[in-house]
Amino acid sequence: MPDYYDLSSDNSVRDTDDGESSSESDDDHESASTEGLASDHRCILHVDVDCFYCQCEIQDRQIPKDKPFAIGQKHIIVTCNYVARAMGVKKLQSRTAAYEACPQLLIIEGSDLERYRIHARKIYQTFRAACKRVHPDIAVRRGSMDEMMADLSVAIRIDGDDRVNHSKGTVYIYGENDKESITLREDQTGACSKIVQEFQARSLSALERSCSERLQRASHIALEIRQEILQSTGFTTTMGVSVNPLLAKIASGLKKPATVNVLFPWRSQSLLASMPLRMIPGVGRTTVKALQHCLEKNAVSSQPSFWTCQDLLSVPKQNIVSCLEQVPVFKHSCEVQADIILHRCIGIDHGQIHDDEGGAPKTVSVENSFRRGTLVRKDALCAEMEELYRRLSRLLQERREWSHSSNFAYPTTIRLTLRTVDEKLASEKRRPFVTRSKQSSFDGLAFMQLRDPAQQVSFLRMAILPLLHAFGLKSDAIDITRASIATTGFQDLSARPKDSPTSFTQPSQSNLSTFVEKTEHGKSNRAKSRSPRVALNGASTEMSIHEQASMFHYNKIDPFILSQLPPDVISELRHVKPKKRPRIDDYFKRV
Ligand code: DGT
Ligand code: MG
Repeated sequence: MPDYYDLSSDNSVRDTDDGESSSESDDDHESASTEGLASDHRCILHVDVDCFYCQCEIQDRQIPKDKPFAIGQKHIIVTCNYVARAMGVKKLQSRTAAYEACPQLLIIEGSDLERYRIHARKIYQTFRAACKRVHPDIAVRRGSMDEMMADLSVAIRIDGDDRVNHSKGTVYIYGENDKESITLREDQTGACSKIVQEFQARSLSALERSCSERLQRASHIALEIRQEILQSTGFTTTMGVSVNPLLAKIASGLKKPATVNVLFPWRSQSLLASMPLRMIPGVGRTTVKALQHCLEKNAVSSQPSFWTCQDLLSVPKQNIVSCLEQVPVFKHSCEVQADIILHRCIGIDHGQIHDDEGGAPKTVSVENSFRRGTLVRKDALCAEMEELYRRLSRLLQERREWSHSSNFAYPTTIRLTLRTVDEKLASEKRRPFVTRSKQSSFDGLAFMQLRDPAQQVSFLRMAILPLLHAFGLKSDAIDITRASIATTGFQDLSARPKDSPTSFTQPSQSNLSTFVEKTEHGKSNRAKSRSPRVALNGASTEMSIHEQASMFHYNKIDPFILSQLPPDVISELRHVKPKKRPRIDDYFKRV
């Protein structure tokens, strides 16, 4: 029997794996789960910056803190400050709904993320340095732009009588004697779960007492780190402390802003039971949609608008597995996925925090989406790509700042992804979109050596046009709804200390000469390179162009693409003769 059955706190009857039914009392479940979770000796810290984009704007544009304001992107607001939230404005609301809630709301355009990313990097670097000062072996990891985690376990020592005393105003403890109601929100849909239950103090087992002491000690460290971030960067953060990454993340969402929340594991189960399923990391819209069928049949929740973790726990595992089989990405791992989700629903998370060696992003990408029927010509697509080149070029320079050795912060692979409309799929009652990607090696070192933004843009154009060519798009019969460019495979010395020798590994030859096509359904067709095989170590831009030129000759370059290239590149291409293929008699001539 899988252990999540032992640990669940509901007393409903469920099928076990071997087809039998089991029914256990609440008390049995309760004690098993409490001991189980409290025996996780870790102290995990999760940090989330309060209304992140808003705090950036307060710093950069001196927006008064007491004015209700929000950050707009396209037709929605992506976040708002806490003054606006108190007036009923919500994150991810339409602009119209936000104005209805608060007519005096100021909406600031926030589509350019560059400044936000710079602030995010400073916050993360401050957080990381603060953790490492507490103990150099603390593993620290970046999450999304304004989230980070650390495993403080190595820094926690319990020394006999040295008890912890808290100032209750700054640290909230859940699982001691909670008086406050807790509101858990599911931001994506606006669904909201209010838990009004109080938690009565009870005597703790020895294991629980030790767990409680460790977590409270960790919350002291969290307070110090929070203060350091505030002093060095001016940003307020909310911190969650618990025994695993999942519970620490839930903890940081319990009371915002500018707090430290400690979630004792014996408190987590009742919280999780009424929590929206969508708040479980890894349970996105697609998964909930796949699970809809079995949830509808088994749900016990009285909540009308969303499914809770308790709802899922009332479903036999086999039904969950069958539902997950419908999701292509889970097809070969449904059992494992079902276990992970069910474990998470009761607060179990064995995930480790692996140090990210400084947090440099692994992929740098830009994308743009278009309404159906608006981007129907290849020349219009090429014009749109120009903006992506400019943005990508800026981002690659920004990423350099993350690296210990900026000369080596360069990508080695570039990928173009296009989503096109395919009406044939609509006639089969499927979503009428096809997403395809093409990627090739990229001479990132040569790119990063360019200083002139115009040259950088034309370098990216040179790398992307062959990929675009490989899509075989018709000039005037396309319908593109999304285009994105991603650069990956960074050669990066971020893992090394600053003063280490500046050697680096050359990417494998197979990586350089492989051309990969990927479709939406994860199929990939590997073929020998039709894309340029680019020299990486010390290669100049000139060389790249020559290499690409010969590729164009071999492939009888698409005249349309040729016409998109800058005049100097075209003239250069014209002077490049295709490489003569070596023949066997050439060899004998030489010997
Ligand atoms: P918080 O953490 O509740 O105090 O408020 P925020 O604003 O920090 O929200 P959070 O932590 O969920 O997200 C960090 C930033 O990311 C936020 O300031 C705006 C942006 N953001 C969040 N959700 C979305 C989204 O669904 N779409 C877009 N484009 N941006 C988002
Ligand atoms: Mg935040």
